[in-house]
Amino acid sequence: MKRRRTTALTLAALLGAALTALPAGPAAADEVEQIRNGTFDTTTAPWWTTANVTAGLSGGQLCAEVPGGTANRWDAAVGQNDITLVKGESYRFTFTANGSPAGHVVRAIVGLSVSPYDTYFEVSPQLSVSGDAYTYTFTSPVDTTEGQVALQAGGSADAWRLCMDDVSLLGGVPPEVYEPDTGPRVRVNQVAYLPSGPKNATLVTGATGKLPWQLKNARGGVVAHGRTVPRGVDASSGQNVHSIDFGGYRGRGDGFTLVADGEASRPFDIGTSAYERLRLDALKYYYTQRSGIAIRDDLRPGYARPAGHLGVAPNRGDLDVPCQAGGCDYRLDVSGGWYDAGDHGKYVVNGGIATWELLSTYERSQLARTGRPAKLGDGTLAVPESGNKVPDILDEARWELEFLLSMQVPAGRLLAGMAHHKVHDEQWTGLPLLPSDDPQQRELHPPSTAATLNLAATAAQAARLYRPYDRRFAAKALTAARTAWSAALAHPEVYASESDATGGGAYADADATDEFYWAAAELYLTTGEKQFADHVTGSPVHTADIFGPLGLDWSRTAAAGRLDLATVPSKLPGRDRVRRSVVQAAGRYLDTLEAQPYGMPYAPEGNRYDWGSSHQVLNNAVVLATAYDLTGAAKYRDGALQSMDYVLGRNALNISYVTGYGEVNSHRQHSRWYARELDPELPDPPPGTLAGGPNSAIQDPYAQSKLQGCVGQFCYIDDIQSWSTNETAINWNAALARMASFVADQG
Ligand code: 9MR
Repeated sequence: MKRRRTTALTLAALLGAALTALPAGPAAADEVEQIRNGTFDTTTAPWWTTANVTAGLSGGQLCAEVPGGTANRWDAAVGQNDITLVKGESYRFTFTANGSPAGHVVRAIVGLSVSPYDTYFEVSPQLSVSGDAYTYTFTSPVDTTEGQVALQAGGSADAWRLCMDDVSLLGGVPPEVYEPDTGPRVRVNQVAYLPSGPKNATLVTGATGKLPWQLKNARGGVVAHGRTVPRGVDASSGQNVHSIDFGGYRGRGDGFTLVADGEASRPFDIGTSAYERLRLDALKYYYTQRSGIAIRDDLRPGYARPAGHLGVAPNRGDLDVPCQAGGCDYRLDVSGGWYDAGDHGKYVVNGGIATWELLSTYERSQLARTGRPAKLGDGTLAVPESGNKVPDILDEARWELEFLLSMQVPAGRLLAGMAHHKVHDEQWTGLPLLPSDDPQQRELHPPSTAATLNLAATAAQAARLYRPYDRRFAAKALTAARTAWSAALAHPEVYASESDATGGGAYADADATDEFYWAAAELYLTTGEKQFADHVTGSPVHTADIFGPLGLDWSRTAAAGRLDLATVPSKLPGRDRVRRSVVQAAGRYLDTLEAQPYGMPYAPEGNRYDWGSSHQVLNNAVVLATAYDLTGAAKYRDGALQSMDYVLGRNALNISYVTGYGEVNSHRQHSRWYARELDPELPDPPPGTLAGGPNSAIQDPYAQSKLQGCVGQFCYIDDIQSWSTNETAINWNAALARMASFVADQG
């Protein structure tokens, strides 16, 4: 289509500038077109296509015949290279496109034309037959003369026709300021408060004096009222806030709202049923993360998919996986297990801590005063094994345990008894991509001490928990745990490399003393043997203060050992001191929570929110919950309950980080198969999926384009492209399952 090149400010912009009192500053640069021949008037040059695409002029546009049967979006594309991008400069990217038949998705990117093919901006609209115009603004994170604009159209089973026109990349435009929609200024747990539990909220306001608040029932009747407590400027959000305590109200019901400063909160319940549901949903999540098994629609309506990585084309499969080039001379069957997150990788370190937390959820139900094992029993999770007389949570965890055991280096091989750190694709795959459609070669990555000890710890824990149900499996697990332990002692400092992050995450950890402690603790609790008790009591970790702001995650596993030593019966010398250390740590988390106007037991150093912060909040809450289990003191229970409020909506963004829970909730998590944002045929993540949450480092380009300069809680965006703030992951959901189960038990 013919059009004039826009090389200067438009008339409207000039008028706007003349009418607005502009602050003194550098003069706005000219808007400069970066695309050559975006209008396809006489030729398609200098646009290229991948070899499988035929393109030509048609009615003043470029039309491309896209073949079916490719895996990734970039496997069939039209593009233009040699585009200059200037770091910090904003660009307006526009194009029109249509596709037939209807419903196909095109991935439009601005990125690097050479390896490593970084993407600086991407969108994936679903095209109509009549066509639409698309406009986006982004800021380049780099300087390059090797930029590329491309429309990627692969990943479809069937052939289709893509037409495009008026492609423009205009430099020097004003940057787009991203303003999250945070809704009403009264921030509550959007799901539910327990009738007998604490009830706290946060009000964002400019007011400095106390303000009245009212609690209203679903019919609008005022059932309680009081005055706010001004808290000043909150460091985690930069907002001026008040807190509201309406814990005096003990009624029940649905659809309450809290009103203050002229605003009504999002609705919430006062009751227990939501937590009974969340306890199960957070655990049901694991079945749809399973590798090596078809997901059944009767068990998870809307989530059925073929088995992933069983060697059925185009998968190369996990049945016979070689090591990375030169790594070893054997192949392993490492099928099964859970996909780690939104990628197709399977990692022993993260699989380990996730399995521990599920097993601990089960173990707590057996041991704690308020535990209710029947709630996690056989038939509770709608998994294929339901009805086998084994608690479903153990069936689910076993799916991963079998995988962890399969990652152990066989006897007679180099580093026998150690565990391979991870298995994943040779290269990163794109989104969306069902596990069964992944065409990449899978590879075993070198063994590490940390992975070996994750295997030892969880297999030892499994040995005591599965014994009543399957003695043979329990014995096999214990043997594997002992073998792994000995192998780790023989190779105590074999670390995964930080740079081994192509095709999968690194999960690098250069300190295994905490993993040694955790594994020794589990081996001791299962066997009672002196050698393991000696390792526990002799470890510097045993008496160290391990409960910091980032107390427990895949790389900080000492707390897993300490919590189990405190709760699982044993004759460990000095066990009382272990129990006291947990209660003292809970006291500190309580201090943190009380100092936070948003009421979470999390205040990272320098207000730097960590990757997966929502699960850090929950894991700190697990320490509070454990202190309650140990002492029966209500303050720890209340702290644990209150921590849940933050995750479910009492936060600066007014969002529940759990899919399907709360009026506004995260539901576009980064995932290759819960990818409805990119392909309307695919589902959103299942209800009960926890989003990673605010991450101050915003490592992904999408978050970088929207959240530059964000303060703490604001470093989050519910978009599938934001893998550093909005991924789903098995270790994060385990913290949610653990806490949801605790909260439900308090009902
Ligand atoms: O949660 C992990 C975070 O703590 C690490 O800093 C980061 C880099 O190794 O990896 C995160 O985990 C991701 C993993 O590497 C790959 N699968 C998705 C995980 C969640 O984002």
